[in-house]
Amino acid sequence: MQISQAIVRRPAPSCTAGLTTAGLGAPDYAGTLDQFQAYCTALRSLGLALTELPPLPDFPDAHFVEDVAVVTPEFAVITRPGAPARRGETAHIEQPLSVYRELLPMQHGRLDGGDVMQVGKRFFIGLTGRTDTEGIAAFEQLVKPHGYTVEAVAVGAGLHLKSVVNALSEDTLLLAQALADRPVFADFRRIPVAPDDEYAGNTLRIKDTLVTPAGFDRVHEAIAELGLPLVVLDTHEFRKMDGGLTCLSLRF
Ligand code: CIR
Repeated sequence: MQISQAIVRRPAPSCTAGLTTAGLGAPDYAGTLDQFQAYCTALRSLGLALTELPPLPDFPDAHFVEDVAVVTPEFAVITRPGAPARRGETAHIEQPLSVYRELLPMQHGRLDGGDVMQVGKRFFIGLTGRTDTEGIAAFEQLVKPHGYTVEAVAVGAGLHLKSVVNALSEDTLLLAQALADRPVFADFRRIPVAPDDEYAGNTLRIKDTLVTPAGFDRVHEAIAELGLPLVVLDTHEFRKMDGGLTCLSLRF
């Protein structure tokens, strides 16, 4: 999909009390806002038109907008986030997204957008603590009539599938070493990421540029072979809340 837009949400002061398993301590709010601004500036400088939504203080994780919707060229699925504390976030994305797409709300199961990787007409969906088989089936029912296929991927560790697997092009995946030999990814050229560098598996392609987290030189070298320019962003405050670059926007 040739993207031109992104929707982001400004973090609320309550973001320091969101869900996390990282064990890296509470984020600093001012630092979070600085990193958010740098992210928005980078997306704009890469030519995306940004819609910036206001903070939602009652939902400390709401700036991780990727989890509440999956946007395709034809429609947007409104998800049913797996964490009960995040379920109410979906009501706040419907109006902004309806400006751009027909909405298809999921009616059953649990599914976070962070578990959904789209490559062309194929969806790979992580089975994780946030996304279950009922959610994957409900998602499939919505997208199948539009010519999309769905393949489930059991993700052993980590929050979401896209925490550790991302498509850098139609035929190349950057992914955790532990998933590199999975038959489901056999059609792709695979760039494996060592366990210590797994966080950088969450690298984002915007048009012809790769946006990648700071501090992972080995991954930067590995992806340089694609010959695309790199934008390196500091995301350490988001990492404290299990968040990364893809989570912070809906791109379409
Ligand atoms: C959560 O646990 O839901 C948030 N603290 C982090 C969500 C990150 N989202 C993503 O990877 N797509």
